[in-house]
Formats: sequence, C-alpha cells, structure tokens
Amino acid sequence: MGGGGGCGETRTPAAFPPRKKDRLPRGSVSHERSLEHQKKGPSSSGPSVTSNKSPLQMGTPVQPQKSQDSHLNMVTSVQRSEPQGSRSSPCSSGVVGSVSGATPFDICIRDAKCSIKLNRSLLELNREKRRERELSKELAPLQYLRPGMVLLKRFLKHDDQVNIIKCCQRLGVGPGGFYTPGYKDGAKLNLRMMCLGKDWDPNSSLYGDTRQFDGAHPPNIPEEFGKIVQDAIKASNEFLKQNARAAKAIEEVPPLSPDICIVNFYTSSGRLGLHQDKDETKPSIDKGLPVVSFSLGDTAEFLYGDGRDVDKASKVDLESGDVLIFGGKSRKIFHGVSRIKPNTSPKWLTDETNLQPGRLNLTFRQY
Ligand SMILES: O=C(O)CCC(=O)C(=O)O
Repeated sequence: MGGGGGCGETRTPAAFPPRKKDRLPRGSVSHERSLEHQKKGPSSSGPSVTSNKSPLQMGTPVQPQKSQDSHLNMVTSVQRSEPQGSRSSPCSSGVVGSVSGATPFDICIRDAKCSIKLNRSLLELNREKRRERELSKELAPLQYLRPGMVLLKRFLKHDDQVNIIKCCQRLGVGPGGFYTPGYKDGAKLNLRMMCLGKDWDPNSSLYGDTRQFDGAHPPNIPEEFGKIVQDAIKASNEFLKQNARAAKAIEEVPPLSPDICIVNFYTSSGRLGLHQDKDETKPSIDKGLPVVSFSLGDTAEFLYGDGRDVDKASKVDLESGDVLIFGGKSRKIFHGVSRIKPNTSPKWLTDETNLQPGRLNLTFRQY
C-alpha cells in the first residue's frame, strides 16, 4: 500500500507534481457542477428512490421517503455564522475551521468539562454492544447493490471503529488536518475534509503532494487502515464468487493499493451533492479500481445512480461500521449524501471516542 504508516506520522515530501486531470472538463460532472446546481436554487422535489436493484440484493429495501430537503445542499455561503461541527457546548470557541486551515478542527469533544456526558456503566455498555450484535444478525452481512457495488454491513469491528476515529482525531488536528474546503468564489463544501497519502483539491480537482492553500503534507495512510481495506475487498470477492450464479456473471473487485484516502466529517447538517469520483488517473478508473468507503458515527442517507438527478437515484443507509465498495462497472457512479440522521451513532462508540455528533467517512482510492 502506498503511503503506509502508523497513525500520526506525517508523510515525507516526494516528487509529485500536480497533474492536470485527464477526464471530462470541470463543471460537467464534478463537485463543481454540483455547486452550480446548488446555486441555481432548490428543485421542486426532494431525493426519492428509484431502484434498479438486482435480484441479489439481500438487504431490507429502503422505503421511499419524502424529504424536507428540496435539494442536496452541498455548499454553504461564507457568511455562515454557526460553526459547523460544534456540539451545543457552552465552551465552544466560535469558528472551528476555515478555508485557510488556520484553526484545527477536532472531530471529538476534547473538553471534558464542557461535555455533558454521563459515564455509563460497563454493564450497560456491554448490553448495548450485545443488542447491536443481535440486531446485525438480522441484517444480510453483504448486500449486492448493483454490478460493481457491494455493501458490507457492520464490517468494521468495534475496536477498529474506535481506533479509526481516534486516529483521525489525532491526524485531524495536526498539520494537513481537517479544514473546510472552499471554492474561489467563497462557497464552501458542507463538510470538513482531510486527505491522507496524497492531497486532492476540490477546487482544482487536482491531486498533489502538498495542500495548495497552506503547503501542508497530507499525513500517511495508517497501515492498519490499509489492512481493513484489503480484508473488505477479499470478503466482497468471496461473496461475489458464492453468488456468481445469481448474478449471471462472475464479478470480481479488482485489487486496490490505496495511495489516497479522503476523510470527510459531516455534522448533522452536512451533505454532499451527487458527483462522480473521476479525478484519479485514467488507468485507475479504466481498470475499475474500486473506491472503498468506511462509515462511522451517525447514519448517512447515501444516494447513488447513473446521473445527477436525485429523483432517479437509489438510496441506502450507511451505518456506523459499514463498508461500501464501488468499482468495476460502478466506478463512475454518481453518489452523494442527502442527509445525516441525527443521534444514530452507537452510544458505545460516542462514549469511547467522544465523537462529535455527525459522521466520519473515509474513502480509499488509488490515484
Ligand atoms: O460520505 C460518503 O459516503 C461519500 C463521500 C464521497 O462521495 C467522496 O468523498 O467523494
């Protein structure tokens, strides 16, 4: 795995000139187009469910839901006064992140005095973990969403979830840590972001070795993260092999050596408009090398489909511990997050990590 290292290490500078992306021009199907879409104003209808689910899909179908949100509000204006990511803590100190990245953003609540949290007994915590294990037995552990797209329900073990959050917290407040990505015109994405391994700049759609706005080197991708990615791909392939007959074709998730991981933190109001991940190299995309996505904390309503139209998109809940893989025929699928469901993070997880309300997402790719 490229860019490997333990949690907390900073990557050593290497020659990696930013490459102009060699795919569709900006604005056609990228984050920026989504931005333009947002600026035009709300459409009349909210995200709905049109599902072309395959016979292999074993999970509970997601019911169509009338959303209050008329559009995927991916960006917010600069004048936002409410600091994103702050719990209603009396000790909040105002803006906790900026385009300049000057103020680090902590995904966990650090100040014990500020956190209004009662320590629950070990007995209670264990009961909760047991209950969750029972619940997950009722879920199909792997779900085939469409060719090239597999969802591994609650794949991340409890300890892994805790370690990933703690690791991202540590890296996120250091050099190259979380910031609020923004565009030249001042609009901001509705989330916090940090890159590991390499930098990806949403403004220019370029990959590079250092962050353009502050010159910081992205921290390495911790080796333990890479190991989980490999385990998830292996589990998907075993599942696909077992179900090859039902799928009427043998499908395989191509091997991935992730050298970039984009870490997003969504507060309860966080969103991400429908977009394609297409800024990686042409060979990476042409080979269908997968994007592997970890979800932690609050549940996300995840949309995916063949175009930018939210009304035609399918919808699936991504819960804490879920791993989603999309490669092969689904590598360039449109996807986004229409909403974060508040208070859905497992209690044991927030107790053990002090994770702020919201959702942590890691997407691994190969440049
Ligand atoms: O948060 C997610 O599940 C999706 C993230 C994503 O689409 C991205 O980082 O490109």
